[in-house]
Amino acid sequence: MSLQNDTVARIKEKALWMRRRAFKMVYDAQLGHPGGDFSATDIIATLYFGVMNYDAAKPNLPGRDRFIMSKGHATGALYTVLCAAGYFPEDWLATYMQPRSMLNGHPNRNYLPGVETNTGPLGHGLPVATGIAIAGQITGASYRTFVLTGDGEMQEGSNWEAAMTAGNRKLENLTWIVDRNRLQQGAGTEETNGLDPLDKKFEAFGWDVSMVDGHDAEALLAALSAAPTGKPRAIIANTTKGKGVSFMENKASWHHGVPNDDQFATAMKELI
Ligand SMILES: Cc1ncc(C[n+]2csc(CCOP(=O)(O)OP(=O)(O)O)c2C)c(N)n1
Ligand SMILES: [Mg+2]
Repeated sequence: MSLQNDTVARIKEKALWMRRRAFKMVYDAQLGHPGGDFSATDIIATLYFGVMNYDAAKPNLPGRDRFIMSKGHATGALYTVLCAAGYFPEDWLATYMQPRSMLNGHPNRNYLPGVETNTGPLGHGLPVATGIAIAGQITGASYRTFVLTGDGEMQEGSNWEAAMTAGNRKLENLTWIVDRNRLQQGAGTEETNGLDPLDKKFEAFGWDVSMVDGHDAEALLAALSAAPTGKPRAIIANTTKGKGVSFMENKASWHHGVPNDDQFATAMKELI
């Protein structure tokens, strides 16, 4: 196998483990946001197992690449990737949402190694990531900053202010991935407050824009590793909310739906 094939196989293996483990967390806690976990899983697995430079034993290393999980409700995806990457042991996952757990419903950087910034209130990740990228630009640091937002999250005006700043400052060290699953909490994005054409909007703000299948590890790897262009990079990742489980896919109700015993068993049979 080539190095590239090895990497893609590893990403897929990790993503499968993440989906199974995240769904078990949600099942056990009877709380969570599994739809948005599953649309983001392949993107996050590709970042941690194919793109980013980090040392899980030294989470504060100044030269590390940064990942900001702006759609902070999708902790099933974030916590499982951090665990798989070695930031903390697997038995911590069993405490998800329990009293005094470090694994809250939304990530807290004061509790959990590998969490760059607290998120949950939508619309803050891109502004924070833009600030981190500006710091890197000013100091001449070589780290890259990655941020993942939801698409419904784009209705927060703070994103557009940050997008304008990043474009003006030509932050080529910043990569913004939009999880374009076309659903938000209770409905479709386009019937709520339409975003299309998202690519044209980002281009107008001075970004280098690409569109990929957000469940294709190879395509994600290529988009995330492409040579810098002198502009900040926006990747619109077309995804399916609930990806991987037949009865969850494209169903708004699985935004924060939780499985009963039968649904959990069915999902475990499908996620192989
Ligand atoms: C400022 C703010 N308003 C409302 C919410 C409640 N909320 C949590 S997730 C969500 C929907 C987000 O949709 P999207 O960004 O598309 O996420 P995804 O589809 O990836 O789950 C909402 C409204 C919030 N967390 N923050
Ligand atoms: Mg969405």
